[in-house]
Amino acid sequence: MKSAVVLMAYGSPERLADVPAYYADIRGGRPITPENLADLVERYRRLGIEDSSPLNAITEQMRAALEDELGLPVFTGMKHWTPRIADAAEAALASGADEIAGLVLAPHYSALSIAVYREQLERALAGRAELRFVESWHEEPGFVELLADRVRGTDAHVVFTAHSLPARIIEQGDPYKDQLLETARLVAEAAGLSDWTFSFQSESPTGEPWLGPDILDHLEALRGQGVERVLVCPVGFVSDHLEIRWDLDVEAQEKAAGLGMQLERVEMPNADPSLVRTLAGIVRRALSVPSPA
Ligand code: FEC
Repeated sequence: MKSAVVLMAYGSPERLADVPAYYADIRGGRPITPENLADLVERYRRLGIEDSSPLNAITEQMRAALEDELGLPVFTGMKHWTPRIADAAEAALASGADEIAGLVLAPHYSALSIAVYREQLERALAGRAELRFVESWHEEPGFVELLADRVRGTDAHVVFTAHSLPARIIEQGDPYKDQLLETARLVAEAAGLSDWTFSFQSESPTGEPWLGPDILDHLEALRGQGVERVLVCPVGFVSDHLEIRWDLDVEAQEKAAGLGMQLERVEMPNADPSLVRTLAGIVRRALSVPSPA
């Protein structure tokens, strides 16, 4: 069989003028208030999106590194921007592949997250190749060890974080929250940490309850318990992007400063060679390709 990989990420606008279309894609036809759009444009403007778009650039670095490591063609597909997942699927088929590994640059499964990537890829392939889709990699030892290296030895209170989702997923039996807590537990165990908690971040104003506690409320609660120094370790994302650079580095940082707390954040894995090797191992297992000697 001839194999290829479709590497998927959330996608990010390349310039301010793209933000309305990008937001419309995320909303999937549901209404957008002018205030929410203006607020989003302002966040991207303050991040300097016109000069650089970190998520898209990091995803391309990871794509190229993974291709080198695997010796297989790897194509990038974005859930909410270009190149689309459907474009990546066509490119993979055009390379002659009849077996395609689908890997998302997000480790935890949810029906509201990874399942949507899968649907887009399945629809695009339309049965024209065997799909080996990776549903989650939240317990992958190489990933756990990479994060453990980032928090080991700290004497700050560690707060692990991930993107929140609407709370209704819990009644629907979604594994997202359990998988996140499991990653946090494994990282803490590997790093020998005892002083840690977990909180969500980046809730959207959609008018329904989202999973909590939100990091901003959580910082307040920690301060009330006497915590003065916090090290934030995102586990639900791997790259620098808006939710890191804005929600943590600006909003959470301002909140901590207002509470008289010191807040630091671990460096994101991005295209770190150890993450490249870990993801390559996951793809090889999905495709039953032997590991290099
Ligand atoms: O850097 C960038 O330009 C993109 C950063 C970005 C990442 C990301 C990851 C996740 N999201 C997840 C779920 C939701 C749900 C909604 C939602 C809305 C937004 C908006 C922006 C945005 N997300 Fe995102 N997300 C990123 C960016 N996300 C911008 C819209 C404005 C806002 O609310 O702030 C709500 C949709 C709705 O309105 O109904 C749900 C999840 C992840 C982590 C997994 C993954 O990466 O796929 C889950 C990165």
